[in-house]
Amino acid sequence: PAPVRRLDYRPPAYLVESVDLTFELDPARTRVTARTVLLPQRTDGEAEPLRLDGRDLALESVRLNGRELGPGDYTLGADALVLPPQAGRTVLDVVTVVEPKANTALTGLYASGGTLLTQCEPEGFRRITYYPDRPDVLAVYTCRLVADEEEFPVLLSNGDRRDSGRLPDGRHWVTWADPHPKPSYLFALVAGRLGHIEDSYRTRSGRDVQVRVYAREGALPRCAHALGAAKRAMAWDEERFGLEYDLDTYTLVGVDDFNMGAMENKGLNIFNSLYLEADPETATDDDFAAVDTVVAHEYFHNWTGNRVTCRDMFQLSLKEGLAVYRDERFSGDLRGPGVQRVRDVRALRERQFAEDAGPQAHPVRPDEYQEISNFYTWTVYKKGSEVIRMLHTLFGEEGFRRGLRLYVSRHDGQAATCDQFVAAMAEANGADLTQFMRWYGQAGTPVLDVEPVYDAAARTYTLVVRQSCPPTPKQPAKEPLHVPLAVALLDPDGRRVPLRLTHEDAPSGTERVLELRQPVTTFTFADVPARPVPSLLRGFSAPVRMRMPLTSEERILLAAHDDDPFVRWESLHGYLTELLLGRYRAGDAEPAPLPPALTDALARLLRPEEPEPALAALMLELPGFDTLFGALDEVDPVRLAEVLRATREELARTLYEPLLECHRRLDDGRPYVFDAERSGRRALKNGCLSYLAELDTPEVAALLHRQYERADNMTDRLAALTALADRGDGDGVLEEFGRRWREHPLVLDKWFTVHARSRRPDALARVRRLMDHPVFSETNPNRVGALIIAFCFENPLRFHAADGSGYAFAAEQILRLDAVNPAVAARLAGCFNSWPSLDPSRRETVLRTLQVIEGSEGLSPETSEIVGNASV
Ligand code: HT7
Ligand code: ZN
Repeated sequence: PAPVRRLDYRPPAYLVESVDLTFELDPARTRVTARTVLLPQRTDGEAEPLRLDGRDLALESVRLNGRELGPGDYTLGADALVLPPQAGRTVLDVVTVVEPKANTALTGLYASGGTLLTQCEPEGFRRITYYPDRPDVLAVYTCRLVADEEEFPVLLSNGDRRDSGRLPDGRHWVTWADPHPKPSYLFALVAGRLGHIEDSYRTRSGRDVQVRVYAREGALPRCAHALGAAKRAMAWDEERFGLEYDLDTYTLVGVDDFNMGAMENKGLNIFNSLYLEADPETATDDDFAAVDTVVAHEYFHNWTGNRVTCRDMFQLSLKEGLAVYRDERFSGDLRGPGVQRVRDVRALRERQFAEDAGPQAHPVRPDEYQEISNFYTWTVYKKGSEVIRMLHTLFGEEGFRRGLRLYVSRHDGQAATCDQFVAAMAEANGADLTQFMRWYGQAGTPVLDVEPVYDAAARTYTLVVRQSCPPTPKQPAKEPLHVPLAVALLDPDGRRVPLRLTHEDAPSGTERVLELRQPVTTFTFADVPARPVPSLLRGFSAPVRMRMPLTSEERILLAAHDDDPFVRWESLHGYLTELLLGRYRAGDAEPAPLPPALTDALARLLRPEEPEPALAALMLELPGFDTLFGALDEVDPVRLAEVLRATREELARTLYEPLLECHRRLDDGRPYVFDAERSGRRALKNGCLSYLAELDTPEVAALLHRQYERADNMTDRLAALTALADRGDGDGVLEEFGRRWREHPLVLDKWFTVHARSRRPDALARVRRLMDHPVFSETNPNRVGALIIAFCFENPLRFHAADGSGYAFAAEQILRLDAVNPAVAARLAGCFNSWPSLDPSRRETVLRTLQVIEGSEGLSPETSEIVGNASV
């Protein structure tokens, strides 16, 4: 299909004043009656034909201004219903029939267990009725839901509940009205046998909001954390940005079958149950934190996404980058900003940097797409968030807040663009962000090469910073970017030096944000008494790769003494990365022993004096496979995975006593509580456990089994299970875990993933066997994600098996899943994106595999686009 291009945007030919929907809900056949009041927009000459999007709909009837139309009055295509041009206000009544139960793609109206629900973003509304399904058409909606009362006692839609009643045939009905104009992608309904918990929230201006969480009755005891998270997010947005909730009810619903994490439908946020349910027995600390983040993310969309929405889908990052930025800040306030920052940066560098270096690389604001559902990417979300964060770095807390408030007030009720967001930021701060806009249009990860020069005689310290950006598909040449570079200089004791650039009269502060705009920029600091250690890119002030010659001693000093958590982590991480890459490059040669300075630095993290165990846990972890892979060419992934494993084992041997001691100290027997301090201690304790599990001593075996058996929470139990899974003595607990949680799919997913990631030689055979497990289901994205996608993305050792069995498995599953749920198949197809960095033999196998997939008949547009991009 021809791509959709950003620059082809044209304003809509018709706007919509109101939409009144009636759903006669039935899992097999649901009838949808839609009354849409349209207003033609073009005043210059001829009105345009009235084109309404629609996909896979059975059309029952069309009435135009009260007159029933026949097939001769309109054109009905595979993706649109087209009526002749209309001159004035037009009332259109359309009746369509859809089949929710048969809808395994989980977009439009579909069934999850006994619940019926909708997912309309990005283009699901056109699978419900014929409508101008584009985000710049905003309308006021009412929705009447009619359903069997026994089967669907709860009927929910957007806005506030207005009315309800019973019908003589056992059905009941409820009407909902949403006073806020919205695009169709924010429409939602949920119907089912659900229970709820609730609380109320008083806004700053004194309005009471009912906050409700709906879920299956059995899941309700696990929803209290999400309810609390919703209230925390409401308070945070008021406090930080003065943004209040704007309806009488705020409803969150958890469902088991969902293509993504959650959806911000106006007043009715729908969640993958993975991000709504959490209790100590079934959820890990990371799960609790993810609930906080995702609930807040959806809530924050109420202003940045819903009240101010996107003009077109190319502007997706306008709402997604901003919502991610806001959820990251929120989570930072909950768990400590430094630790949160390191976790976010780590995720960005492992995933988004890889995306930006591969065949699917695209700008934060893409220029074209074939399937918009493929553009909910790491780049749009996470790099988009980094772009927003840079504005915060440039303008500070107050300037950023001013800019955000100007943007929201100026565009409230409108469909806006990324340019308009940046214009509001620029205007509120009296800044010129013309060059900054390139961050939205240029793909690829910029590289900063930093050359430091210390002149002892002149007491000056100069940083020469060169920026460049590698070519990406369709963007061979790049322009220089506007990059904020946060810096400090440390003296040999790790203290910050006052900073004065040579053209300044007096020093100002000990931390500065330098601004790069040219390909090469030089900064010279004066009055620097001794060669300093540079602390650069503090807080990861820009989404770039920075190359800087630092000695091992300098890295260790920064890791020990810098007050910037990111730089502390990065210094050690960089050191470890170099070490691991060196070992990989050395091939079969016996590796040099681990430098004592490094093992001492790691050992220091295990001591009681270490102030932040959560950060220590992050610093203790070796760089991930994907980070190392991204730094190499012609990679043999199996050998790389083996270098990682062997180094872990060596570290465990070297640090055996400190690891054991740290684990013993932190295993304090206190009952489980989820908070920043306790989860940080658990993270460090379980980091130690994971290293120790590399060793085959009776002491370690006893420790692992004891932790598994005695744990009063899933964090500790899963840590022990994961550590045991690759060992000969782990089979018993693996079986026990599977039996214990066989009725609980979300927990069983963890078990599926432990199998999927296992280093054992029969990992793939086990994955195949588990696909026959009664709880596994190919129609459930969480199950597929936990088992099949986890194997293909997170088990490099077995996925890249030299015999090609991993690739063949992926291809087989992509083709099978494509017929069930194209979005899931397309996600899985991303496992081949890394092929250009593989060794020649694997490269050839992957290319052949991609050709087979591409040549398969009936492949969905979603999967075709991913596979097509990958194989050019
Ligand atoms: N805005 C939401 C996007 C979303 C989605 C996109 C494609 C297919 C299914 C989907 N479900 C939700 C999620 C978010 O808040 O970012
Ligand atoms: Zn979002």
